[in-house]
Amino acid sequence: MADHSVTIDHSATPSQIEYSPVFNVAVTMIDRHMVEGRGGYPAIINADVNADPEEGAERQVTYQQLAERVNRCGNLLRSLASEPGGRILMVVKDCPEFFYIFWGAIKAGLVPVPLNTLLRADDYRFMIEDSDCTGLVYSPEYQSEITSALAASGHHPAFVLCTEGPSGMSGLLQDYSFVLEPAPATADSECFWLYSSGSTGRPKGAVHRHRDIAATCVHYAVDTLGMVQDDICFSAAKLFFAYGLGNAMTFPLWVGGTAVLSGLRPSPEVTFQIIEEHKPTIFFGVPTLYAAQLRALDEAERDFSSIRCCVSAGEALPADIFRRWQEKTGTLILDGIGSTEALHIFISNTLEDYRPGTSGKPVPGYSLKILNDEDETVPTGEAGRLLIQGDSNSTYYWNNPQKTAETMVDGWLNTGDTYFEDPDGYFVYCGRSDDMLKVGGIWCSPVEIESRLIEHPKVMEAAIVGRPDTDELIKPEAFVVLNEAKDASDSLADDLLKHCQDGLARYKYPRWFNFVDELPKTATGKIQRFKLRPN
Ligand code: 3UK
Repeated sequence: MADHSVTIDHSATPSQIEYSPVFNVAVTMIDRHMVEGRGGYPAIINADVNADPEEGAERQVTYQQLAERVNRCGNLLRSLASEPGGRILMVVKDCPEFFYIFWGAIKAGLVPVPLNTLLRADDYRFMIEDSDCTGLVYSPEYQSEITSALAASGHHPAFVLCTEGPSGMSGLLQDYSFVLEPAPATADSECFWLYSSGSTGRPKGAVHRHRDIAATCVHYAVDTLGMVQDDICFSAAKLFFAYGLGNAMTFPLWVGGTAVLSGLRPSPEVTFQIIEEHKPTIFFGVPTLYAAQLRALDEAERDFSSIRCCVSAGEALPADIFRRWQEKTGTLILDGIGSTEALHIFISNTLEDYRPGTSGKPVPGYSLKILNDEDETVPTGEAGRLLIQGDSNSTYYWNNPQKTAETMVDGWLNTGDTYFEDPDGYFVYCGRSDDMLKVGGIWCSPVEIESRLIEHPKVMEAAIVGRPDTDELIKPEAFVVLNEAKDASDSLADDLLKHCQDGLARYKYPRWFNFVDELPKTATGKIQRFKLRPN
């Protein structure tokens, strides 16, 4: 096998990373652990399997088993794919198979594209067509949305594979060799994509390179969180988010640690049980979940003794949640901002240096600038547009030169966020520069909810804005103009709520409805959502 190695100099700030001329990141993340004698060590714990398993149900996957299955899966995917370098869409829940597919594809020279499993058929149809994928792999839970998406799609992938069943992946793997020569990539080759949403227009495929994964592991997981082999990571954010992908897959694999996975919806009860049973050392959540967990902790005490730190991202963590959590659990929540385009967190608090209510300071390896409307750097304390530069940033969106040109300029990534730097160097989030909302840490486009509302026969127009709930976390609020004003009633509001829940991803429905006579608009007819926002 060619040398696929990476050398890191942690004595430099930021750490310096050097790649061998041939470099497939799957070798570093998977095969390296055999060479380093970690074959019998647990890589994955599947929390959805009972302690007393039925026959076949497997709770723990060692590094040796992982390496063999990644190879088998890579061989399987390579035999099914019609083209080298083709995209493999993944609609897969958090489970060990996610690892086999993702790393098997990368090692075989294919490009995995994990998709949000909470989406609907029409979103999947778009991604199947946009990515021009060679294959699609899905968990049985998502079969009906996938079947509808494929039926409506103008592009027909060379193969569609369920993760389970005799003719699915689990049945086929044993027919394929557990040996696989890594595809000869370089650190700069295309490795995987993640779709990112915008307020208007369809999602954009952010293309990531092999090196991007290593950069987030070195700069954030090791140099910021201090992760080591003993760490056991549990992420409430699923693997298909860039956040979860790092937290529960690339970070533990980088340090030879352990990931605890669950495909269940991360309710407070589910997360508490997993923490008590599997004793993770690091817990990764989002602010909405921390708020819900705090409410549940009023009812009963839970055991957090295994946890050395908690992490929050996806949306800003209110200082009040930080304080209440510290009081209740004795652990710190380190807030950090990341993005799909940057792959992971680029401004963060640390155990040694944190300030509640801020995103913290730049992660080593990332440069930041805050610009005003004239593209000049603002003085400290003044808010402006945040741009970042770093080793892990995506350099282009697939098939979308216009969005690429708007977002990625001269090696700088425009985050779309407004920030200021306080006098002590902590960065404070002030909101988005577009109308996009983060609900429970997940993107929510006002335009998409508005379009759904307008499909209702009684609705003429609608506008969606973000409104803070009692935990200071943003949720969608609807302003609706009806065809007939007299129809306004609580039961119509219930009807509209159901209409949204049926047609949109689960988290995207309005939590409040207001019936109004008209919406504020510009002279050109564009809805002025900012005029509807509270305060
Ligand atoms: C917002 C935050 C304030 C912000 C992500 C960690 O969220 C992630 O990626 P997305 O592409 O969204 C990016 C946008 O979300 N945001 C994220 N974290 C914070 N705002 N405080 C925060 N702590 O608008 C940003 O531009 O879904 C988070 C790691 C990887 C990620 N992809």
